[in-house]
Amino acid sequence: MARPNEEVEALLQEYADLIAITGGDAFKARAYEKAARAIGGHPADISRLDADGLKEIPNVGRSIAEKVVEYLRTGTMAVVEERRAKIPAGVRELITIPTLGPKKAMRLYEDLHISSVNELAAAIEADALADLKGFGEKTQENLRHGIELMQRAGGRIPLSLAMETAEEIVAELSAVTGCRRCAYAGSLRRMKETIGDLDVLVAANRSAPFMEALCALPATAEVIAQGTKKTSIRTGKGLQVDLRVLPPDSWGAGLQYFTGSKAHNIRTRTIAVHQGLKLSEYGLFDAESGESLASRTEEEVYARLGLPWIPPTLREDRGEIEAALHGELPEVVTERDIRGDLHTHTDLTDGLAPLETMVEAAAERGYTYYAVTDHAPNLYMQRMTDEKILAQREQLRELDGTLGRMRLLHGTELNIGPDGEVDWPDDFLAGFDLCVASLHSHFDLNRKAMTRRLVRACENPHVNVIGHPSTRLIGKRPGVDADWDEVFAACARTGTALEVNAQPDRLDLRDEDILRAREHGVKFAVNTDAHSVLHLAQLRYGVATAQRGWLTKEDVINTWTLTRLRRFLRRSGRA
Ligand code: DGT
Ligand code: CA
Ligand code: CA
Ligand code: ZN
Repeated sequence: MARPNEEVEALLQEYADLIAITGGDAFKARAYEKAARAIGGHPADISRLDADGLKEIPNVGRSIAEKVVEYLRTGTMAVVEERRAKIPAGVRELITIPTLGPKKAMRLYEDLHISSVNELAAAIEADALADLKGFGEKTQENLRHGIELMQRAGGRIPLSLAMETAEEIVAELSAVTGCRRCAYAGSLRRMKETIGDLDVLVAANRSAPFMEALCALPATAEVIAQGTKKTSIRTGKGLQVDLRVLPPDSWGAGLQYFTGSKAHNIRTRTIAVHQGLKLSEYGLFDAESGESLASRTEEEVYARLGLPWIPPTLREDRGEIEAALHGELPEVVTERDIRGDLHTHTDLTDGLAPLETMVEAAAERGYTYYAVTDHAPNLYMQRMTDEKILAQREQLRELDGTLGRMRLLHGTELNIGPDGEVDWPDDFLAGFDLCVASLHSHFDLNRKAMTRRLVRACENPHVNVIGHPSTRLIGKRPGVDADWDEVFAACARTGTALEVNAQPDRLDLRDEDILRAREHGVKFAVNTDAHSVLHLAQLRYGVATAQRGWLTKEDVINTWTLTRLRRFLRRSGRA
């Protein structure tokens, strides 16, 4: 992603927040928010554009375009600086607490001088909010819960953000003279949904040039510790990076060790001990003679332990060692196996790009099929109508066949109502090639009602895929409460696939639930839910999550041929 686009997106979003906090025009705040999103999702580098070019981007008007040009020229945006000067950064941090809006944040600041999340937590604890208007019992309870959710994320960084930083750092260090190998390890290589810190490894004979290079990177805001074996820095976004330089001969052992997980390593080390060996980040050694037996590649290290190489996404000690010992490791699905995306949006609803743009970008990815699934009418704010969706279908049928070998499917994302009902009558639904159905509201039904709701949606013969099934937002909203085993059984029984939604803040279903659903014989669809061209590339995070749930090609319907997929969608595959 182009860095200027991201920077401007963040800045305009900040401006929108600042307007909202200072009680400014809500319409104006919304306009900046929309522009921020449009620029963040714009596929071309905006730093090459002038004001007129910028105005071509949807939701970017003259005044915003001029401010962006000002920023691109001078590195600052005066209006943002002015507002920043009036509001402490901590107040902006306050509105990132789920359930705390800008008005309330400002009241906390003006009346009680609360300007950080920690201060707010302390104030609630000390019952200091009781007299403040608008902060009743229920509000305080919600705030406490919101803060808890934030703290549970524990300062961990979303996978996608860590990945962007890691790829930049690896590219920079790889260019340093003397670099034999460079890679990221740790939880990022295992593609966990959030990342505590980045672990970057280099194989080289001399470490100093790499340590210096890391400290000198533009992304580096603070050097925590600089040494010859390990150097730690913190980036401007608060992400800690540990760099370790290994002797080239130890590369495989070091990569294995620092990829973890800790639990997985404890198992591999125990296997070593039982064989009279010693495993460390430097290699696998004979415990008595100290002779090095394997260290250059991970494959070598695993092989000497009597194991096949284990994909990093499986290294959580969730049965992968046993499976490896029995020759039963799953052949996990890869990004290359995915033949098409089955959940995507256009600007007919809340996507940013028109149909043609989305499908062209999809064709460029080499897909053999691609489904467009804009929102259905019951999600009122999307203003869908029968006419609009039928016109889209016609347009899509015309485009179909003009995109090389890629075929188009016309679908929709239905809204699962509180009782499990969905949009449109049966005969209208029958006109779609595919229906995704998702929850978009009523998240706090009790377990029994939620289970019944999801099971009913599965039982609808037109519903092929349940989109982002738990609706959790990582660090922001917990998943809904349901008897998932019952839901999974219903999916398997009715031939309804569960989505592995690739949006980095969703990753829904999550790995552990995938593992359980798989036991029930459920099929899955790994989808991006793309609302812009750039989102199509987020597929990798969905695939990684599927791998962490041990899914193979056979489990994932959008790795199948179109013929087989269509058969599944018609439900003729049902027992
Ligand atoms: P994170 O950073 O919290 O997202 O998770 P990780 O897995 O990246 O953990 P981190 O950064 O503390 O350590 C990186 C890897 O180094 C870890 O996955 C396994 C290895 N490692 C670290 N400390 C130990 C240890 O005490 N024992 C063993 N066996 N391995 C360790
Ligand atoms: Ca780490
Ligand atoms: Ca670390
Ligand atoms: Zn969607």
